[in-house]
Amino acid sequence: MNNLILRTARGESTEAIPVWIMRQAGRYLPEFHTVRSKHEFLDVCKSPSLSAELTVQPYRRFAPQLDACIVFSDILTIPAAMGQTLTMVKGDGPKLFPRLESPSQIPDLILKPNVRESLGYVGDAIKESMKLVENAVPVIGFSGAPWTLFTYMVEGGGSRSWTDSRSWLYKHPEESRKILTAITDIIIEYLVMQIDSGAELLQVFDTNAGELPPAVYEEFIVPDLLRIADEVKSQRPHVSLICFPKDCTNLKPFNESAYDVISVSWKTDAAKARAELPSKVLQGNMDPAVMYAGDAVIRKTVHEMIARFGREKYIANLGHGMMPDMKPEMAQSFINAVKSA
Ligand code: 1CP
Repeated sequence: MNNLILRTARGESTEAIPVWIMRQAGRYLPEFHTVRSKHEFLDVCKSPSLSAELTVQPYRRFAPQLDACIVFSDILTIPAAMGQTLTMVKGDGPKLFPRLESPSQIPDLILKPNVRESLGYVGDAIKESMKLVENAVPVIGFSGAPWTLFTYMVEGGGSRSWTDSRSWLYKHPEESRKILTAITDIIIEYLVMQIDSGAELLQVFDTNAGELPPAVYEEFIVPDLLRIADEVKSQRPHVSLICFPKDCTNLKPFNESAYDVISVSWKTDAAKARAELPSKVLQGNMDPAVMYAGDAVIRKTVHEMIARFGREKYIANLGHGMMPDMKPEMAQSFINAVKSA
């Protein structure tokens, strides 16, 4: 197996820089649409063979330079397991129904679902993906983070401003805490289940970390993230964990955490991240918008990015995900640029 990314994630000095891309599977790949046109989104996630097919699609294109697959699934599998109905509305993204409008709805939520029963399909998808890729590269497992999942549950989907989610925290701090703690407990079990299915590297996506005032994020949200890493690592010490607290302004609390890797967006300066996280491996962070500027600009930007982060303790990635209107050649340029640097 090409285990370059696992060795780098553990902090080892490696012969090359590993690379993968957030949302490397999905709507920018024509072969994704071929599968998706015949099946509903959640049906794809729940079918281990269809999920595995989509997991492996980017590897088929970008092998042997791509160093990992990420299991094809979604962060919103957890709200679905908690009782909200997940649908994918064409052109409008994911919707969760009913959205969490008031604390009076908490009794309708399943705060302690049987994770292996209601989310076991994600473990099966990991097993199937590893078979399909013939263990050539690791299959990354993942979960949404408590705060990001809470925001989707409150808004009932994506949002421009996430105002309802933030005001929920201020209006109902105790009920918010209750829900965040319940989600945190589910995530811990969910990640352990993915590990037991074969994932050796897992990422916690806190995509909406940057939406909160830094002090609120640090006091109210970061402790949940730290507890996830502590508990998963105490139960399964052999794995590596990545945290992506997107656009979080103070990374210092993560330096003493049990996460191995911290992923940063293009809004985070590499030197600042290195200074605040001296003991961590870093992942990131090219602005995905650079992809549209063509091969030469991608190559130059990647080389500058590597100069900023350095070649040690570093996993190359975008600062966020591929966009649906991107071309597969752009991902290829990015990957080539990393490997030729
Ligand atoms: O290669 C991969 O990364 C594929 C697996 C994957 C992952 C890791 C998907 C497939 N979604 C995710 C995580 C995810 N989902 C996040 C965290 C990372 C990020 O910020 O991108 C978030 C916030 C979501 C929520 C979500 N689900 C969105 C985001 C946009 C919004 O409206 O807020 C979208 C578009 C979805 C649906 C979805 N998930 C994945 C795909 C390929 C799609 C498109 C589904 C379709 O219509 O076919």
